[in-house]
Amino acid sequence: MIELRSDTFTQPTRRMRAAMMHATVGDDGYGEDPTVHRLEELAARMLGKEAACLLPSGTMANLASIMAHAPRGSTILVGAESDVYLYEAHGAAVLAGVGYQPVHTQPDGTLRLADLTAGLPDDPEDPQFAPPALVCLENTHNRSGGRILPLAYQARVAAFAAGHGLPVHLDGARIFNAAVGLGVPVAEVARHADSVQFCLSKGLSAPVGSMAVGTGPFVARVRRIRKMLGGGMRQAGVLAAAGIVALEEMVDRLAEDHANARRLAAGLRTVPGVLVDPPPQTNMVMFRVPHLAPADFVAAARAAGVALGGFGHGRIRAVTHRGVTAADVDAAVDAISRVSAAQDVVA
Ligand code: TLP
Repeated sequence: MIELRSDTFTQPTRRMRAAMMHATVGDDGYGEDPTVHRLEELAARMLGKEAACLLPSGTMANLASIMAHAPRGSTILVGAESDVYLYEAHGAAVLAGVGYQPVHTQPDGTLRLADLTAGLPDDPEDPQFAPPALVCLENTHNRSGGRILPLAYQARVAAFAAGHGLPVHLDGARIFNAAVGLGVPVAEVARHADSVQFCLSKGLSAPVGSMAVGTGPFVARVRRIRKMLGGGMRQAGVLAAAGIVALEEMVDRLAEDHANARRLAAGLRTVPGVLVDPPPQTNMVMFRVPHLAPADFVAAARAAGVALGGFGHGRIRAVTHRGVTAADVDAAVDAISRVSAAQDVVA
């Protein structure tokens, strides 16, 4: 099976497994796991922030970050196509009493300032309105096909938010894909956010873990909330050891995934009946097969040895990652081409 459903399918590398085996560990509940400390210091340094906290998942890192910024009874401005809004079970509403204010999202993953403004109360003093507490962005933007938010755009949103007294949280699950795609240090992508969460367990290939990164006081609040959510871990150094390898060794190779995504898009463009849109910028390819129902196409592709996922609005998503070679990409194009043609005849 050529696995293109997500970069979450990446397996830990040999060096990760060796580092996990040999990691020096302690009880992180007491703040005494030296390997967790090393990972947290490394993550904070790379992102250019004061502090970082290891959490079990991107979902928990986003939720803890939101809770650290937004009090009960407030609202947060989130993209209507964001992972926070669509794929995290409305945790902030359910667990923290924080309302979501979904904001219309442009095809490139940006939220226009006019649309953000429309999500704010007309009169912040009017007690009818829940007070806004946070603006969330996502970079790279998953549902728009792994698009990179331009740094100048992030700067504009930061200035807008600051003008309204609001912090910005960046869901940077794939922030290293953005940095590699832009050819800048990851700190540049993090610069215009007060807090960032990023995932070790996607393209970077660690088995588990996400980091919440920001100021010292922000991260101290995240630590308490992590404990409250049940995400406090003990000898977590075995996970942190893999995370350190992820940050030290696995960032630059993301360029291979991006090249494979471009190769896949180029191949799919030659297949009759397949429409690729937009052109990939990082490790995702979005396409449509208009003559087929997406679920039928995904099932037929799976039977032909290619695992893909439906991704809303009639689109199919293919994600490249360390477990997919250029030869796999070519084989996937061949298989999809056969599926598309065969189904065409049936239709
Ligand atoms: N996204 C998953 C699915 O849930 C859609 C994927 O396969 O892409 N932020 C972003 C931008 C994400 O894409 C994801 C996972 C998360 C947060 C949540 O991370 P985890 O899965 O670690 O909770």
